[in-house]
Amino acid sequence: MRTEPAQSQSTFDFERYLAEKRALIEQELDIYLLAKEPKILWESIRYSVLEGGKRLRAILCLTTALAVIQEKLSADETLKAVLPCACAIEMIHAMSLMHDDLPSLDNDDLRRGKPTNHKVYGEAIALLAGDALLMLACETVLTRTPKTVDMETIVLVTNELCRATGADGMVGGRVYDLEFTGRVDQFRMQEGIASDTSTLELIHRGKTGALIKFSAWSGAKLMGASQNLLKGIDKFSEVLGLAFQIADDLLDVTGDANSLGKTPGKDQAANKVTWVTLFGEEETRNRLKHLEQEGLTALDNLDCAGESASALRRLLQYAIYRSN
Ligand code: GRG
Repeated sequence: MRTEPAQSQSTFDFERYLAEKRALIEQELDIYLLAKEPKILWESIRYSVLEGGKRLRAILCLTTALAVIQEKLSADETLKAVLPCACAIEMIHAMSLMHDDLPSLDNDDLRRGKPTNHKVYGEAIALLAGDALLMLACETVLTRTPKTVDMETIVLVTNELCRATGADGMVGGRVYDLEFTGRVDQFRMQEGIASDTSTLELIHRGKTGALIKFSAWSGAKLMGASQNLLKGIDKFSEVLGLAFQIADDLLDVTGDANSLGKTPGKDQAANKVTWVTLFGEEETRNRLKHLEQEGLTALDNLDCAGESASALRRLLQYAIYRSN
């Protein structure tokens, strides 16, 4: 049971909430990514991390931290305690986009409305800048998280960040994605809807869901959330992760390059296995509506504080109905 009711949608200014949290995250990233030598490496890193992006994962991390009801820390101290982790998540996310855009993977020219990293700095630097970000993310959680959080929790959170990013998470999911690319027809002919769904979920849970789930879990964990709250947050964020990727697949067919900031129509062209390529647009929208309800129900069962409950609701809907 919630101790305070979720703020009504009309009194909660979600746009302002997003803008404030984004500003906080970007200020902090700017400090962590202070340019050094070699110049080209840091230029490439700063180009991909600092310029653009919704910051949804980092905001999710801050929001679940604020959702933990505790007397020890103020809201400002809570944000300070989780900002390093939120920024580390953005570093991992940015590096995954940089690597995903490389010619050996998606071979994209456009990202966040600008030329992709390798188009500006070359493939070798884009690859190496991504590698550097991967390590910098771990270093950031380990060395920048303040002493208000105990070291055992910091190490546990760093370990989970590695798991969510690696073979059991994002990298593994991307490999499944590669393996099934080009097999849309084979799917339709050989397997029923249920098995298509489970394969899609395998891809989505790894490629996109693992980092989103980590984002929600880590904020609450760093703030000492109870096992019960963490379990509830996991349930919610699993739905959010799936919905986020399905919405992304839908935008690939309904969006345009201007609003998306990236090239649309790539999934169809590559014959990728997505909800849209397997089931069509209408069924995809139905699935998103169903996931929205599932996510909202998961939130109703969470024991969390006022504004954060409203923010989590709105983050779910934003992930589903966004235009980029
Ligand atoms: C992690 C070592 C390592 C390598 C990367 C390439 C790869 C392995 C994984 C691909 C992960 C990927 C690109 C998944 C798609 C996730 C997705 C829908 C990204 C778009 O996220 P948004 O919309 O982007 O949040 P913005 O630009 O708003 O930040």
